[in-house]
Amino acid sequence: MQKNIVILISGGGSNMAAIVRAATRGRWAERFDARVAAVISNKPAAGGLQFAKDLGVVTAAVDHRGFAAREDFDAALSREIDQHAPALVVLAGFMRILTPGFVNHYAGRLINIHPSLLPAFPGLHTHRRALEAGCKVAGVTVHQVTTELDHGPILAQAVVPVLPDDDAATLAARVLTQEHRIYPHAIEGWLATR
Ligand code: NHR
Ligand code: GAR
Repeated sequence: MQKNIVILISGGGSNMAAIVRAATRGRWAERFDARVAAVISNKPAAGGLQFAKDLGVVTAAVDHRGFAAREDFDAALSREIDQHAPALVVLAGFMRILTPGFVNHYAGRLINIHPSLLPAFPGLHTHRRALEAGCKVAGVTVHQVTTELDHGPILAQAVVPVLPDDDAATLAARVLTQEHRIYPHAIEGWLATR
């Protein structure tokens, strides 16, 4: 069975690009019959959309501002995603909390990358919070998405040191380099076992 991957973004799309490049370099089509079928953003102006087009990937935008209720946005987003019959839906810097109806529809095939060592610091502003807590290490977690925010089963983690002169931006950059390494690896592991 052809395994389509749909990637959801809100921003620059560097994790998306790391995944698309890994799919090509790692020959996911030949090895797993898998391909990145589409990149979808809730922000029409997201830089990652042009980045995806440049990489030759189909893109779409579903602007959350056009919907009165989260359920309505999620329904429209699902319709767009399901055109690609995805085996896996990948949140890569996607910044909208998803409703239980959406999460349950993709149960077992929805994963996220979160820039902290979960279960520490679920939610937003993870780097600032890690610095404020005096953490000596920080990192990133790839996890299955469940209805509880940033709490699903952990698929992969990577650790980085917190350095004495770090601010949120320098720490975020150090974590991001690890994100680009572990997200493709976690997806490859997921594909290899299905
Ligand atoms: N949805 C569910 N149900 N479960 C998760 O684990 C999810 C999720 C949706 C997104 C990514 C997550 C992260 O890795 C993610 C995990 C956005 C927010 C948030 O508060 C929190 C966590 C995550 C993503 N978003 C605001 C909201 O009102 C909007 C913030 C903004 O637009 O800048 O949706 O951190
Ligand atoms: C990444 O650091 C990702 O972990 C984080 O946003 C960045 C997106 O960068 N995700 C969240 O904070 C989710 N709330 P990218 O668009 O360049 O991949």
